[in-house]
Amino acid sequence: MTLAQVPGTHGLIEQRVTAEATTQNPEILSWVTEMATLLQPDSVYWCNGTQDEWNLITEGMVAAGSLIPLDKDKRPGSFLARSHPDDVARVEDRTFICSEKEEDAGPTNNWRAPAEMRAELEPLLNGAMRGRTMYVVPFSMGPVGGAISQLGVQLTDSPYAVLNMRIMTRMGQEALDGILPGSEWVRTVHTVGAPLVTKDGIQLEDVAWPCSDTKYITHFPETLEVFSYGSGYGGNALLSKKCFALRIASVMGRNEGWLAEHMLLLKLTNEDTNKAYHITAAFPSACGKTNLAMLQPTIPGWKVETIGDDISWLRKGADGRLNAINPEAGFFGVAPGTGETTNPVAMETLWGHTIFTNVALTDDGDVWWEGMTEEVPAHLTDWLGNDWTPESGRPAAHPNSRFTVPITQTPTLADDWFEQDGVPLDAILFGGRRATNVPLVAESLNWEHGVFMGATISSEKTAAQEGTVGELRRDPFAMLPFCGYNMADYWGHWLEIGEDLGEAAPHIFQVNWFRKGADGRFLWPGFGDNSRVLDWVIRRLEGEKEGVQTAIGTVPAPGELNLDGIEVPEADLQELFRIDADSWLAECDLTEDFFGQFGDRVPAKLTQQLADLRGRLRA
Ligand code: OXD
Ligand code: MN
Repeated sequence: MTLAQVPGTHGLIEQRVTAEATTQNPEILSWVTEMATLLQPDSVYWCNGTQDEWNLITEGMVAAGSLIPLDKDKRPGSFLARSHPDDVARVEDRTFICSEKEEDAGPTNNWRAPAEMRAELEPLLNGAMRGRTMYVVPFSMGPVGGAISQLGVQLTDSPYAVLNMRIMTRMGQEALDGILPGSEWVRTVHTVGAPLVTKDGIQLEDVAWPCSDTKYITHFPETLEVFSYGSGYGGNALLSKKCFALRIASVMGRNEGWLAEHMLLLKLTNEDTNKAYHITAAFPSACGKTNLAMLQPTIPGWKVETIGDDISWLRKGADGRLNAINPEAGFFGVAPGTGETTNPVAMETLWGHTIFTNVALTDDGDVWWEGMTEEVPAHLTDWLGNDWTPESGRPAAHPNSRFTVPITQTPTLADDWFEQDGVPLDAILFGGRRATNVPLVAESLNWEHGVFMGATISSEKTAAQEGTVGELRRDPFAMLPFCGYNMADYWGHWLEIGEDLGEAAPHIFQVNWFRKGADGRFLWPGFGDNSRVLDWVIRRLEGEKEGVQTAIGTVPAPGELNLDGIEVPEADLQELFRIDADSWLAECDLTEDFFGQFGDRVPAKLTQQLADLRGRLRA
């Protein structure tokens, strides 16, 4: 980025940055100096990740009215933040992939030429941090020094982002010390875009949640940089998450032979044999990834432990198997719908040391959201700070309200989360929210067919289309908003990874918890009962279940699915696994259209998979 330098200030800023710096790495020092010269913060603070630092920042934010401390007994060490009402979610239409060539971003991303985007951003970034502190936030994704881990630094003028980054990553001095001159690291810059001093030197009042109407979430995959402007919320501001760990990391993975995926990661132990298995699962946003990661089996003999709920990085290990880590250190989970009945493990995890954003406040200083308890409180302060009663006719918590909590508080956390080099993967699941067609579970016929399953993940668009093969919202590999390069090239990369792994590759399955009957009723109880599906998956891997091969994959043979203790009527079971050739053939036509938008970049092996599927359906 060319700097709009204020004459004479560069030397001063450089002196200040260097005097305070907690690293000698000249690459970091010159980048931080360059950015400070551009952004013009009042001061630069190098984060060390300590508890003292956390205390200092939270005290400052409470005093400024940006954080509300929760009741010390009910929710120790926890805070509530309320965002600006217009800054409540990721902004996909303002998210850009700035690769040199447009075709490298592909038709599913917003593309802008890097030089063009830098020129567009420069006037916005110039002086954007005036009157604020610029925090230098070093972080590691995965254990520092691990075989699959990566390092990065986020510059931000949002203390809220700093606190969240401390929960979500291994943030602090160890990460900074891990960045050696000449090594690869990711540079991320975040500003809320609300300077406190105007260009003319006029001082402005701060607000509880500063942000800008103008927003840019921009990624430069060729230079491993992210610039985020104008939002303080979630994935727009915690740049380790979707920006680095998925969009930038997916490109790093393509270049270096590994995979960055929108997948939960869990450990499943057979308590009879004591053998442990590891499973990743990709589901589009809001399909219950956190619930599956914290599943409580309803059948005996299995222990489920949590490793990650959102992102997995996968890389071939020395033994030739595909190893996985959860690169994150916390959960940034959706609060509404998380409750004692749906996810008791999450509820226990949230006992304290949690930042809640945009949930409701109870009169006794605790938090509440829709679905947290069956009983609805008689009075609350809603996410906007207004009085609320059950008669108000509006949600008390914003539907995308969140909790940020350290993963180490999870009662079901697997020791494997701490594994330096990850854990070997046994199975990969792909799922969407399908009312029709897709059976409860089907194993792919081979890796290529599994990649085809991942590439065609979809959900029905509206309830109106349930019961028919309606318009499908495709979310390949659940990566639609998160793949940092051409989606078709990404499928090709997956095919190459499978070729390289050969026999050691994990098996790929498709699952669907959401199939409905003609009467609109869910056919499968879901939640803890999904352990019955995991049981079949593992027993398939062990060769204990034969399955039945169908046109779309191998499904459980009659009687193979463990249904002990639940009543699933025979007709529902039939419907859960019914494969209607005509509907599937109609869906194949939609898949052909979907592939069509990627032109000749679609790998020939996937076009062949589509042809093979049609052939099997017609047979
Ligand atoms: C998330 C998402 O917040 O996928 O994890 O949108
Ligand atoms: Mn996600």
